[in-house]
Amino acid sequence: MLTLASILGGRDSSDPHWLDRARMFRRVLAALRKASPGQQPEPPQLPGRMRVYAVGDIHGRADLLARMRDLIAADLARTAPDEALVVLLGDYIDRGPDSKGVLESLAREPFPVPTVALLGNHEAMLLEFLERPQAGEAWRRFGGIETVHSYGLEVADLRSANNLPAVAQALKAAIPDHHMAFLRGLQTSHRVGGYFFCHAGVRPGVPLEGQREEDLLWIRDEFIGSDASFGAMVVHGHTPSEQPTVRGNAIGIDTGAYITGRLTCLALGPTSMSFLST
Ligand SMILES: [Mn+2]
Repeated sequence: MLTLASILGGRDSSDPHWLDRARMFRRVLAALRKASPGQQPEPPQLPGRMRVYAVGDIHGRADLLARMRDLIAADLARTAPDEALVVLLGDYIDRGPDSKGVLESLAREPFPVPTVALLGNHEAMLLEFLERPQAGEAWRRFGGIETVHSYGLEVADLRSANNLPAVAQALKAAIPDHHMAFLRGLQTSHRVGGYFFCHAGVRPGVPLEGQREEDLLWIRDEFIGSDASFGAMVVHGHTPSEQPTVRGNAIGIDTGAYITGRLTCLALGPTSMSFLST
């Protein structure tokens, strides 16, 4: 069993730092308790009998997206809300095997209710590569090779960062217009009731309406490590964990679907929250 004594190595009166370490450990425990969702004084609210479904990072797993679509449809049939919304948290492409299939599905609006699709850092990298081919130097290290492959193109040049303008040109020609329209229509954040949705997170100390796109798409440690109040419960993907992470100020639902096979959806009711998982 994990006890204070076992962590501190036992009480030893000859160790002058024992009390310091005990105090530090209690402070850490107190901070963890403060961050636990049970301590939230005011649970975030949604208007009326609304239901919101937030879906985490898909990363080329068209198979899991299809299963999630069915899980959400079944939940809608069971709960029959007055109003419902799906919020996709970004990172539809890269790493996994079928980015093209994911974009094809999403561009055709697979969910039976209104859907807001957010921009992830991976979609931003793809769009940048099409405009500025040298950006492929970085993108290839983030799973971009799998995306290019899914569109039926040769990947040797991208893999070795050769002839990047030609690769970008070929990819432009291979991506259908309706996929491009979907990618160009992505927004960087969305707010509903007491919730704020974005891909990566927010910068502590900056008002939600003043957040920079760079942070909304990329931030990690400064956001994950903060127990500050952000002004709304932030629902995000981007930083993977085995299980969804529910903190006092944020809920993370990137469960590494492309490698775990587990795509996670946070289902929010007016005063409730639950998870759907493939
Ligand atoms: Mn990401």
